[in-house]
Amino acid sequence: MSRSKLARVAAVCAATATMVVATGYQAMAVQTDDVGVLDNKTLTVRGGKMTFIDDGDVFEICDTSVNGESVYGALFYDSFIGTGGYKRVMTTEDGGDAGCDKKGYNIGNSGWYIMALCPGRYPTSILPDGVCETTGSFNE
Ligand SMILES: [Ca+2]
Ligand SMILES: [Ca+2]
Ligand SMILES: [Ca+2]
Repeated sequence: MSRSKLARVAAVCAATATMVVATGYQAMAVQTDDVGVLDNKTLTVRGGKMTFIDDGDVFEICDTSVNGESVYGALFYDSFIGTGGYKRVMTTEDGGDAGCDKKGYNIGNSGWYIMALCPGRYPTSILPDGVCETTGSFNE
């Protein structure tokens, strides 16, 4: 973790203390991901995996099984101001071709992001459904 990132972590912690008072829901989302501090995150589902690479904000998705279906990832974003809840802002997929696919998406400091991964179809919701996997909420 870089020095500048540590400074941001401190800022997030301070903001978190305020949010805990504001609403229990936001406090819970923050705790889920270690006060919003990003490290790399990996989701694994049937036949594939997806990793958020913090350095450069790159999403890598890998179909790991020759099973006739691709794996599909998505990024959801809630600005807490304009989006009216979590909205899908990015999708990516990988099929049976060799290697993984990579896609960049700039993760910012305002609002929160959730990464989701499904086998066979694009994620349409941040809610767990027993087939898809989702991260906790996070940001830069
Ligand atoms: Ca496959
Ligand atoms: Ca592939
Ligand atoms: Ca960023």
